[in-house]
Amino acid sequence: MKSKNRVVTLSQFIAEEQEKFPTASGGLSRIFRDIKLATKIVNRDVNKAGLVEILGNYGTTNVQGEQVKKLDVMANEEFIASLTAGGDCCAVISEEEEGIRLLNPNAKYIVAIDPLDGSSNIDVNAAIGTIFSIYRRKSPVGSPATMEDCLQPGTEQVAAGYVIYGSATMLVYTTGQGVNGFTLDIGIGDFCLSHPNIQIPADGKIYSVNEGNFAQFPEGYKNYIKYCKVIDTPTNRPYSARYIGSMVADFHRNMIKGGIFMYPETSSAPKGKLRLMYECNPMSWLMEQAGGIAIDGSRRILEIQPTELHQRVPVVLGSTNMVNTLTEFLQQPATH
Ligand code: AHM
Ligand code: MG
Repeated sequence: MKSKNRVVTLSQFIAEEQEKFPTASGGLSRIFRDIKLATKIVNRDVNKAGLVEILGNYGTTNVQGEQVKKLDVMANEEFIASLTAGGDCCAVISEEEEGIRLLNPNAKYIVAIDPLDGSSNIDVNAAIGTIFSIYRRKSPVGSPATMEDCLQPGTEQVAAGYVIYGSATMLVYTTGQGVNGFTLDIGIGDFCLSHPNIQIPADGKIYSVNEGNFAQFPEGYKNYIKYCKVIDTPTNRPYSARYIGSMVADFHRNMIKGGIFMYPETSSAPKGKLRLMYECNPMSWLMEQAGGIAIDGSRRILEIQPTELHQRVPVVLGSTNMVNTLTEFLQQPATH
């Protein structure tokens, strides 16, 4: 689809991809259009966040007399406004909303979204992201979407992706036909195909984990992390530790370079920290589509039946050989 001389925009690419499905009604393409629009607005807001802070602190009133909102709240409003206006989404599950946000009852798609992930990085100008996942409702159109429509396992996703607001802004997505990355060209105001068919290397030498929690990790994770640090030239060890604390940025780097991302359960957070519906499921599908593995330590993340909108789950995402080695450590019997 990509030729050296032709710039392929995200909309063109999606249109060509959807043409392969003669029954496609265009609803999914329109959802992408809505997400893309909100993404550009959020990108603009993220880029001027420093200026906004000069004009007034979060929660106070700025010089225009407007309430200054936190960026993650603003991002949530942008995505919901865009999906509402587009009319193809019947419900949104968002990290910023306690319950289901019901939209058009005549629409068939559900969107789960973390509008601005990596919140601890917002104030320090480090990379942050948006993560999204799209499902088809199970109940018939014409009535409000139900909780059952929303609580579908990750295997039922019809599209998933993330946006990284980093040194460049990129949108990376899958509809189950591989993973493709698009970079926002500010000059033309559109996302252009820059990373076709992303595949994670089967091996890597980067491990990403919040090692500050080491003392609270299960023994198998502790042993694997110790293994990552051992000097062993044939296996390229020691590995490098890289952890931004922004899932999208850590995931993106590891997917391009090869690596393993872990957010295990800890003694104080026995279910882990990250959320199944709008953080782990979309990233897991992207990881599998890129040729990697996504598990909660023992189960495939995508097969977990969700029971709550904001359910947390331990997560491991990464290069096949690295995750397989970790699994061997996790399967060893505990010594105490
Ligand atoms: P957030 O949704 O409040 O931003 O939290 C999610 C973020 C992820 O992006 C990141 O992987 C993780 O939290 C980092 O957590 P920690 O600071 O505990 O390492
Ligand atoms: Mg988040």
